[in-house]
Amino acid sequence: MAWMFHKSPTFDKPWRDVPWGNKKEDFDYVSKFKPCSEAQHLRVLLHGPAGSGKSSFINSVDSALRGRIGTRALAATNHDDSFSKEYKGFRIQTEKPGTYYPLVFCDTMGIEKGSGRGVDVENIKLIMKGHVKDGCKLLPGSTPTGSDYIESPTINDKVQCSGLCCSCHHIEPDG
Ligand SMILES: Nc1nc2c(ncn2[C@@H]2O[C@H](COP(=O)(O)OP(=O)(O)O)[C@@H](O)[C@H]2O)c(=O)[nH]1
Ligand SMILES: [Mg+2]
Repeated sequence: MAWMFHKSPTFDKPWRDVPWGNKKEDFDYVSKFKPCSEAQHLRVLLHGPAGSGKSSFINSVDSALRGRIGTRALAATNHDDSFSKEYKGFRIQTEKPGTYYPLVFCDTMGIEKGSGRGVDVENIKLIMKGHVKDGCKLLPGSTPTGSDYIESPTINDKVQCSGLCCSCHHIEPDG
């Protein structure tokens, strides 16, 4: 059984030094962050083509802040079409159960080429202005109606920050 305890030379030292910067300072900044208005949270919308990593980004932030791997925003196993079909906000729990960081990361369908596919740009505008209820299905060609449409959005429904995700391997150097 001695072979089980033999130290493998493969991982003696990291194969790549990653300059993470001052992680503690960055972490402290996020954990002490408070919106400077009456808003309870900062709403961040991730948008961009299908398969560009929007859901994965939310999972990465969740994992980094909670200190363990999170997969709450379901990510696809391919890059082809939108796996997420609804507009959904994710709050991230702090180390104190029942309390959350004042950040809401919003996932939605990807922008796709061609009509009848992906999220409509008009629906992105409605999301930005706070008219779309969390959890609303945004199928192509449809707009939120009834209880899915927020008639008078509050500052907490509106998006304060939007992040465009794009996949590096879809960027063409001369296009
Ligand atoms: N190589 C690489 N793959 C990624 C990255 N982010 C996401 N992916 C992969 O890209 C695919 C689509 O990701 P997903 O988060 O579902 O994209 P979304 O449609 O924009 O939400 C999945 O297979 C992910 O594992 C990344 O930073 N690097
Ligand atoms: Mg997704």
